[in-house]
Amino acid sequence: MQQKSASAPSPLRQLGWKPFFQQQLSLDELNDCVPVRVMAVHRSQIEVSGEEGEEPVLVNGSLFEDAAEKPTVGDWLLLDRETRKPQRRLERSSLFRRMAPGAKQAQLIAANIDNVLIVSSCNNDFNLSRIERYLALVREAGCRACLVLTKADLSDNHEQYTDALKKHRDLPLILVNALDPTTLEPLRDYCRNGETVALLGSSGVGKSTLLNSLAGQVLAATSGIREDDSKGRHTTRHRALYAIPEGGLLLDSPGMRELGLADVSEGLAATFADIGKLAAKCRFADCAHESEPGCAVQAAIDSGALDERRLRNWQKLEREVARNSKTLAETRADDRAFSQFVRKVVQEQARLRKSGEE
Ligand SMILES: Nc1nc2c(ncn2[C@@H]2O[C@H](COP(=O)(O)OP(=O)(O)O)[C@@H](O)[C@H]2O)c(=O)[nH]1
Ligand SMILES: [Mg+2]
Ligand SMILES: [Zn+2]
Repeated sequence: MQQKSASAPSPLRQLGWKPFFQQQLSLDELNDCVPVRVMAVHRSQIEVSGEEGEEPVLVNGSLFEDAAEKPTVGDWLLLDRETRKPQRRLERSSLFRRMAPGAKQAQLIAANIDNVLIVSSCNNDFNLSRIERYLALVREAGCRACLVLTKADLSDNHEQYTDALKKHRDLPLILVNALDPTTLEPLRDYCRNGETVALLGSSGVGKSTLLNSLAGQVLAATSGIREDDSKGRHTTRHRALYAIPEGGLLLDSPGMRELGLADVSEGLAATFADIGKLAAKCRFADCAHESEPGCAVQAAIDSGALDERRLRNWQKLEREVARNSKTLAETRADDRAFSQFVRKVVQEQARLRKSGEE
């Protein structure tokens, strides 16, 4: 075995390897396996990166039959040192999932993310309710978040955006021109060596541009923008992690038209903690905050302390989370019932075989 000098930066550390993952390895696994990070996911193949560089890995085996077990971008897998076959996926430190419209199961977006840059631009794309939706996801995952407002160079009225965000004091705000790396220095703190950073935002806001400017090289394709509606075209086709020199790993993804929330009740409560506190002061415990007497939420709206929009968005997202969590619970129950049925059939066949042999 080759001895590595202590001063050389470990490729695994650069890829985000942390004690949390190291602790999960058994002695046998330490001997027989190598950890690799999932950098991109394709239909039946994934790209992984590890101590020995990048390699493709097939994921159509029985190990990943269960959709929920399929590796997603950012996952750590253990490969057999010799055969390079995946042995298992390591437990995740964080996970982002969404409900796609009409879906019965949550779709995995990324795993093991440390920081999230919520990206929006200083134009019609700017939407507080959407930012709150992203925040609920981020808070649920326990990631550090920062709001990046791009295209500051194209707008001369930044106050309308910064003022709107005053209520989110715990969300740092950075105004940038994604094409100008000198404006991106405040973002470096989120993209340190070994940190994994997800860029979340609509299509056309400048996520890929940010990635390229932070990396100092073109890693992802960017697109022009349709001036009429401030919406970008989809150029980023798949989700992938990119290593930036002297920095962390950045996750670029295509803009997701709908980021349905499921199983993020805690994240939602954290995002709307101010409304939660007010609601606790309402006269009735089951106050719907509409026209009940003694409603502290409505009183806050009347006094201007709370935006009606924020209340409506909270109620909308609460309903959405309840609906999607119910769908997920039903899907899980169906799956359980089906596997119990399969187990019964298999047992019955074994019993019949056995009685035939006797
Ligand atoms: N002027 C200016 N243009 C930007 C900025 N950020 C992105 N763009 C442009 O907006 C378009 C969409 O950017 P892109 O990175 O593809 O957006 P993505 O869909 O979020 O990845 C491209 O033409 C970029 O050059 C910015 O801060 N200032
Ligand atoms: Mg892009
Ligand atoms: Zn109330």
